Amino acid sequence: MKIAVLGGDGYCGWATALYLSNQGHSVAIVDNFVRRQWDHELNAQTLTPIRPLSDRLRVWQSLTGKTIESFYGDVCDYEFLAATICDFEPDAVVHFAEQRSAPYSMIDRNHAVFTQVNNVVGTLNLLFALREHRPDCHLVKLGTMGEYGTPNIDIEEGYIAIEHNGRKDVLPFPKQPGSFYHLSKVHDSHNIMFTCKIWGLRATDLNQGVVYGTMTDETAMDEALINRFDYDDVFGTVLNRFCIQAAIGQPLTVYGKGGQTRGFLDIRDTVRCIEIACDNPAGRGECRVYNQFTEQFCVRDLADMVVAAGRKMGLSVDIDHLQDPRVEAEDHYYNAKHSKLIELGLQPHYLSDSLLDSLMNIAIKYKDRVDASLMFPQVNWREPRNDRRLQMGKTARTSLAAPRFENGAAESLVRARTKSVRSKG
Ligand code: NAD
Ligand code: USQ
Repeated sequence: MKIAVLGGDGYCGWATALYLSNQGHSVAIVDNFVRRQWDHELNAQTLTPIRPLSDRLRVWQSLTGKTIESFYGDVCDYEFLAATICDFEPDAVVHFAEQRSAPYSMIDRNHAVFTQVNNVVGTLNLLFALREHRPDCHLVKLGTMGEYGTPNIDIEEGYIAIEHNGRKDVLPFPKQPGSFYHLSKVHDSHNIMFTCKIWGLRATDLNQGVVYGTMTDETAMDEALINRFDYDDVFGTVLNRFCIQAAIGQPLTVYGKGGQTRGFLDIRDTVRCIEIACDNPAGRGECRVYNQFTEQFCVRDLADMVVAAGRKMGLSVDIDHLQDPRVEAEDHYYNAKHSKLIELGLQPHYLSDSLLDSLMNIAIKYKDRVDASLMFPQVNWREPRNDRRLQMGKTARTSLAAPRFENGAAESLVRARTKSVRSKG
């Protein structure tokens, strides 16, 4: 199958592109490297030293003999996106290419506007490009469990049967997103559902939970293929952050009471879920919704598990309860259905001590790259403007004025939001 992976230079996208290529699919990556630019903006870097995409693809080809094509450009640029779809002629498009951090979207007005324009316009462009040039192509879109919020009833997979005033219907499950980022995903979902109805597009909206881990069989083949591992307060997700905090001897940053419960999955399951969705396409006019996670945990329990795993490794790990910078329920009912991907063949990798060990060991290996000042949350949902630079130390401010570029990221910064370039990996 020919599969285009939009956002294929990012955390989920890179692991997915390699996995699909290894399974024998013909893969193309589409990306504008804006994620690498945000690292510079935030004065943060991934724990793991990631190589420029061209290097990654060259090494992949030399190790496996498989070629991944790459298209450099912005999905918000319709001409670029349409030309890419016409050129590559995908059977499936996997769409990861969005701004995915809730705290980033809550920094201030500019970041909220950027997030919603980037995400909603990019997805809308893709829907139009598919309608005009590839109407039979299957769209596999990454949504988020956070679209549903934390209702006091069970969460269904996309739709709920309702009886109201004696009449029945099956309707989209109510949405209660908790950030401007999560709101952008809700808007995407509506646009996707609408275009399946009016144009007969085929789509699978994958409401993914929080992803943890960094290694897949493919990214572990060579250091040059290593995946991102974000730990800063803006892009780092909770379990990845806790493992790094434990490894460097910092207390785990539990926000509020820690009763916040979310769905979680191993990145090895992310890549398999995408393959399952591609292998079982939605019908014409169908908009399917799958909840893509394997286990649910509350933040407090995750912290306890990391403390216990750290103790076995000889690490002494403390927990800090910080005031919650977000506006969210800190103790609540949560029961989200997630059986559809399992029914289609997903065999989950459940969270285990050995996985926590391996995450902490990766953190120990790269601990010289960790900037501990990035652990403290600096984006407060209650404030319309959060100036992270004012809250950072002097050193951080100096280096913001003169950003350090490495691994070709300067190149991508300069080229971001310019016209497209196509290359073979
Ligand atoms: P990421 O930021 O690591 O990767 C996103 C990639 O998309 C980056 O390489 C970025 O450069 C690219 N991109 C963004 N905007 C673009 C644009 N306008 N044009 C071209 N490329 C663009 O994010 P991720 O963690 O890999 O997440 C991927 C998707 O999965 C997102 O849609 C996110 O909402 C969803 N998701 C992620 C998680 C998680 O825990 N990481 C959980 C649930 C859902
Ligand atoms: N949290 C802490 N301490 C931390 C970091 C986070 O207690 O140091 C808490 C948060 O307050 C929140 C929970 O952990 O209650 C999850 O936060 P997170 O930063 O791990 O994840 P989130 O902001 O929800 O976003 C991530 C991805 C996003 C994806 C989402 C899936 O960045 O792209 O959409 O997970 S979900 O959570 O299901 O919406």
